[in-house]
Amino acid sequence: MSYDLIIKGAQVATASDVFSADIGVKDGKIATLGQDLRDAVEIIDASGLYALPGGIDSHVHISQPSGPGVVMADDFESATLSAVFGGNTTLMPFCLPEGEESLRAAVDAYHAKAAGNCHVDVSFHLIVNRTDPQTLGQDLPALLEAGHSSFKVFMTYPGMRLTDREILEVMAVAKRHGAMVMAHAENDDAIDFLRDAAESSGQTEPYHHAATRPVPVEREATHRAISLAEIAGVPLTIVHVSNGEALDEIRRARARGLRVHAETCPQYLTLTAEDLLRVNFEGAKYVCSPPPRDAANQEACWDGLVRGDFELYSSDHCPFVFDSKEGKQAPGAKDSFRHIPNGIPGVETRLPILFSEGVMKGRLDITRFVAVTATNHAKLYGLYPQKGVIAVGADADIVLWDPARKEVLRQEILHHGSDYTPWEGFEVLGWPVTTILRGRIVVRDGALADTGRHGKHLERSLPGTPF
Ligand code: DUC
Ligand code: ZN
Ligand code: ZN
Repeated sequence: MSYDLIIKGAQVATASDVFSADIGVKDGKIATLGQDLRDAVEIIDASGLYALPGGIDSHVHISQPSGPGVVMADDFESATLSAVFGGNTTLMPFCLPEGEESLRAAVDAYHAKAAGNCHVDVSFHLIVNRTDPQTLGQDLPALLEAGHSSFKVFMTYPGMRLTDREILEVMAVAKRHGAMVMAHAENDDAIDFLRDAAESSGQTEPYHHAATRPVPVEREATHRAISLAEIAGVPLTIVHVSNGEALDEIRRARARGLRVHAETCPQYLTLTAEDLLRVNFEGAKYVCSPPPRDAANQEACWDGLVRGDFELYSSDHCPFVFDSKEGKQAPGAKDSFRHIPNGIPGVETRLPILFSEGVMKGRLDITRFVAVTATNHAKLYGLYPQKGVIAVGADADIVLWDPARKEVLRQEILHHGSDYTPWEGFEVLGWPVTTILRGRIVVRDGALADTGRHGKHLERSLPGTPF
């Protein structure tokens, strides 16, 4: 057989095995895994490198409306460029309806924003922020059937938050269609109460964003989201879990036999609330929700990853420019943390951080790295086995990692639209040097090799289970 591309001599890792093999690629798919493959248009010598499935980041925000005058730092071009340099080949951004816009119109608008602008494949989750008859009776069912098979509900934020009753109504639609519900679990009333109290005593600096969203705010809402899913009889994914107490709620639910999945993010493994204390308003660079916690909760999140309680490790990339009135310095932000746009950039740094801190430091087996960064995302959200695995017949989404390459994370080497990285100066060992999307070499040896925007939208089947 003659191939379009052969990758020779890499250590190939999947979510279950590590083995030496040549990878033969034909027509964008993995055609052969074998020894001594020859005869290809192009042959890459990958000796000394790992070949891993392209990263799937199933939690990113791109071009999402973020409040009056506030603009997200990435559009689809810059976010997907940043993603591909960070070793990713699929992103799953959210579609948020703006104002009175219908859910269906919002999805159409996101498709229009993404079309022709993506360096990696994308597939949209929905955000359900209201429960009128058109949304629950028409738009949501039609979109779920059309392959947008997962959606997020918020338990906090005015204009986004659903009541418990509304969440149950939305979950009933998910049950009828076999969709996956994702929950942002924070108790809105508790935050509101604590925030008013902080402001009235003059505690308005960025740090108080974290102080007014303490662990019980998230633990309680996690417990409630699980209970609502149990009542509705649906599986549930708790996104961006930041601490051990919320994770314990998830473990208890599973011990009762419930199907609850969980995601954590780099910020909960490597940052703390102390970062929000940085001077000259730089604490605002770390404002995200849930907030980073403390060293003990970092350890709890590591423990959850190592034991397999977290199936998903995502970035929650939600980028704003620091030095801008459209970003972290929005009107009022310096008067109160309440007005600081919520979110941090991280799509390009997600994988190097875990590869270095997890795999290279011996905390995480490389097969688990593959599971939590790619395979489980594909399985849980209905993209497997097209995505998330190096196997014959899968899309040839392959990243070559150099485990010997040292790098220092810093703004000047990144490709996102934000003007900072929360990980400035963070040293990593191991780097994604070459990224291949459906057989096309998009990044080669750390440089953009294909300026074409070949990413496409992926329709998904119903959620599977990672185990
Ligand atoms: N939730 C997210 O998932 N991302 C950014 C902000 C938020 O509240
Ligand atoms: Zn959220
Ligand atoms: Zn998010």
